[in-house]
Amino acid sequence: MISLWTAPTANSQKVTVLLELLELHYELIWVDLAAGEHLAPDFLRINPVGRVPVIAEPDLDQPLYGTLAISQYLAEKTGRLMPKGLPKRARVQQWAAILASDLSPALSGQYYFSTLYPTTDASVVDLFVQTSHRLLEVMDRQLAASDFLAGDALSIADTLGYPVAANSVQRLDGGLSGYDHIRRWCDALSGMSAVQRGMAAGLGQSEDQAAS
Ligand SMILES: N[C@@H](CCC(=O)N[C@@H](CS)C(=O)NCC(=O)O)C(=O)O
Repeated sequence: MISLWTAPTANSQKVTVLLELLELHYELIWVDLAAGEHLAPDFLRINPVGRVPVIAEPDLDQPLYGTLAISQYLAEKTGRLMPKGLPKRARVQQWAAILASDLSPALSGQYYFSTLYPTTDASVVDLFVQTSHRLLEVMDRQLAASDFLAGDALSIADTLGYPVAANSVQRLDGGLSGYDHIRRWCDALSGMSAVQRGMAAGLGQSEDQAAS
């Protein structure tokens, strides 16, 4: 059984979608970020970084933090959603990192400075919005050329990307309008029942709640 400490955000969904696709058993432990639980000593003993998501399970010597590390670990552990052969694996790692380390932080910056900690300097929000669109354009061109982000097979690049496209991108004016290939890819993923279950679980909802 895998324990997942998390909060109801797209980062949580990146892990729960993967867990559902891999058909792994897991329990969710909710960390109340608004109440500061992620900075309490009990949680800092689990993850000194003071952030979620974090997983623990018997095969791990200590808890593992971060969507990218968790996704790579679970793919390696199960031998699924990661191709064989170094060049193909490197391509998956590249797209996984673009999603986790480039696009997600750009969208988080837009959300932080427009909504959570609003700034009067419009150029700050604009920088994050422009960076998000620059990356989305690259992602759209990639998906014009292949069914999935890192080629013809579903991989952890897609499980890291889908919650961002289906959830975080909606905070941008226009959402995914104009990104036809990302929308086609989202439609394909949203049709998978494991993805539906993972998207709902990551927000602490039932599938029915998530669909309504
Ligand atoms: N790079 C990390 C980002 C994780 C992250 O941003 N976690 C947020 C919740 S979605 C968090 O724990 N925020 C609390 C804080 O930073 O104080 C990942 O990909 O997992």
